[in-house]
Amino acid sequence: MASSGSAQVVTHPSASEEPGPGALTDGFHLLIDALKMNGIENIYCVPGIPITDLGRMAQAEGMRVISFRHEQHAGHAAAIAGFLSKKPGICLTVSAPGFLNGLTSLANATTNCFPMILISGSSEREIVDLQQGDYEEMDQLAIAKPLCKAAYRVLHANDIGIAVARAIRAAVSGRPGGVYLDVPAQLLGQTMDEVEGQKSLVEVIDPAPAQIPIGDAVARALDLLKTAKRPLIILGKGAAYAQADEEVRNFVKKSGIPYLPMSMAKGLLPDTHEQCASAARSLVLKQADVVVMVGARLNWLLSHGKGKSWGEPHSTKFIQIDIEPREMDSNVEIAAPLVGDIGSCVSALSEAMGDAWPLPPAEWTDAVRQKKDANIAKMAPKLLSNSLPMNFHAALGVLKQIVAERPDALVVNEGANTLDLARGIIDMSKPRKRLDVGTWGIMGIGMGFAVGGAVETGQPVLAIEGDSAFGFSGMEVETICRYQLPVCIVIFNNNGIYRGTDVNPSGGGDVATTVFVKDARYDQMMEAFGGVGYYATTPEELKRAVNEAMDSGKPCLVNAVIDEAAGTESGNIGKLNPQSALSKA
Ligand code: ADP
Ligand code: TPW
Ligand code: MG
Repeated sequence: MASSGSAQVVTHPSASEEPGPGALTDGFHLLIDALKMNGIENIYCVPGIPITDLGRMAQAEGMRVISFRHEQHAGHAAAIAGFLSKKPGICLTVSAPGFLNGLTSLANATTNCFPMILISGSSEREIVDLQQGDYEEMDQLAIAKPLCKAAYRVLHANDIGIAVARAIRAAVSGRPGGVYLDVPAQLLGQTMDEVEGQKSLVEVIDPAPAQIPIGDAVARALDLLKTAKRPLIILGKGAAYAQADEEVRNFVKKSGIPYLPMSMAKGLLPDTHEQCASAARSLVLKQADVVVMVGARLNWLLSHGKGKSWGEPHSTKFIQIDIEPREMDSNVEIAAPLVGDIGSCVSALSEAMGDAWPLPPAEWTDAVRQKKDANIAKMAPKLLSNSLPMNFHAALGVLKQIVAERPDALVVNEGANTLDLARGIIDMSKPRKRLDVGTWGIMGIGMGFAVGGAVETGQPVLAIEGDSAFGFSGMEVETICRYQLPVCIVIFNNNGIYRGTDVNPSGGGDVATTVFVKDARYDQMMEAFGGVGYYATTPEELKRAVNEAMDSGKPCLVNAVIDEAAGTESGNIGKLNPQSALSKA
C-alpha cells in the first residue's frame, strides 16, 4: 500500500538488480518506469516545483529529457513527437502557470488529432479544494477537461501504472488526441514496496487496435465510386499519421484517381506524382462529382465541403474514411461513410476493387493534367526571379530546390504568406516530412516542432518561418543550440505580419499594429547562443547559406530579407477577415 512517509530511504534498484527485501520505490520512479515500460523514451519539459526531480531522475534512468524555455514549445514538441511516432509525446510542466502554458499545445494537439500527454505537477488537493491559496494553486484537472480528450488525476502511487496506461490508451486509440495527467506533489514522494510497485505497472497491449470496416460499407463506397465521372481523392494528415503508406499508395495508384494532399499529407506520394492534383486544386474541388476523403475533415480548410469552392449548385458526393464515426455528416451528407483505421479501410477498398477496376474517364484526368501543367508553367518563371528586394517566390524557388535535394529533411512551416506560398511551391517526396500550423492555423509551433522533429527522427530540419511566426517561439533557439540540433531556421523577414508597409491610420503616433522593427537581425539572435547566423538578400546568397547550414548539421539561422511590400493581408485566407459594416455603408 502506498504511504507518504518521507523518512524512508528509497532504494530504487537499476533494471539489472533484483530489488532486495524491504526495498522501496516512490511515485517519481513508478511514473518513469511506467513510461519506459510503454516504450516512451523522451520527455519535453520545463522544470520547477514539484517536478524538477522527476526530470533529473528520468535522465538518470536513461530517458532523454529536453528542457525548454517555455512550456508551450515543450508541448508542441511532444505533440509532433506523437504525430511522427504514433506514441503519445510527453510534456512535463509545473503547476498552474506552467500547466496553463502547456495547455495551448495540449488543446492544439487534440484539435489536430495528435496523441500527447501533458503531465503537470499540482499542489495539495486539500488546499486547492478549499481554495486556501497554495503555491501555484489551481484546479488543473477541471480546467484541462474541456480542452483535451481525457483528463485523469492520480492520488496513490500504486495507481500510477494504471493511470499511465489509461492516458496512453486514451491518447492513441480511436481518434488520437491530447490527454492530461494531473500529478499532485504528494504523489511523487509517496513510497511503496519496490516489488509491489513493479507489479502495479501496466504494459499497454495493442494500444490502438485496428478497426476493420464492415463489408457493406466498403461495397457502398465502391458502388458510388464506380458511378463517378470526375472522381477525386483527398489525403489528410490522418492518412499520414496512420503510417499505412504502402496501403494508401496502392489504393491511389490502383484507382488512377487524381488526388489532393492536405498540407501535412504532402509526400505520402511524391508531390511530383502524375496523379497529384495540387496545382489544379480549384478545378478539382469545383468539378469533382465523387470525393474519397482519407483521414481529412471537411472543415474550413476544405470550405466545409460546400459553397462556391465546390462548384455549388453542382453537388458533390462524399465517401469518407475516418476512425471517428461522429466525423461523418459533420458538415455535409456523407453518402458512403467508411469507419475504421486508414490502413484497413484503403486495403479493403483496394481488395474489393479487384483486378478489373476501370480507370477514371480520360476526359477528366486529361483536364486535370492540362490545368496542372498550365499552372506549373505559369509559376516557373516567378521562382527564378532575381528582382531586388527578393520576393517570396524567388526565395521559395531556392528552398524548393534544396528540399528536393534533401528528401529526408523535415520541413517546419508557419506564417501567413510564408506558409501559403511555401505549401504550394515546395514539393515533398516522403511522408510525414512537412509539419505546419495544422487545423487551427496556430502561430508558435515553429521551434517546438523543429526540436521535437529533430529529436524524434534524428533527421535535419528546415524551419521556414515568417518573421512574426518565428517570434512566437524564438527564444527556443537557445534550446536548439543547447542540444546542438540539426535545425536550420530560415526567416522570411518582411518587417512584419503579412508585410511591413502598413501605416497607423490616424496618420501619426505609434507604428501600425502589423509592423515590426525594420531590418531586424534575427541572425544575431542565433549567434548569441553559439549558433551560426546568415544574412541573405538575394536568391544566390540564400542558396549558399541554406546549403552550408544544412550540410553543417548545426544550429543555423538564415535571415532572408524579403520585399516588405510583397505579402497580402492574411496570406490566402484574407476572405475570412470580417468586413466593417461602417466602411460598407
Ligand atoms: P487535414 O487537416 O489534413 O485535412 P484533419 O486533421 O482535418 O486532416 O483530419 C484528420 C482525420 O483523420 C481526423 O478526422 C481523424 O479522426 C482521422 N484519423 C486519424 N488517425 C486515423 C487513423 N489511424 N485511421 C483513420 N482515421 C484517422
Ligand atoms: C497563436 C494570427 C496569423 S499569421 C500571423 C499571425 C499573427 C503572422 C503572419 O506574419 P508572418 O508571415 O509570420 O511574418 P508573412 O510571411 O505573411 O509576413 N496568434 C496565434 N495564431 C495566429 N494564427 C495568429 C495569432 C496570425
Ligand atoms: Mg512577415
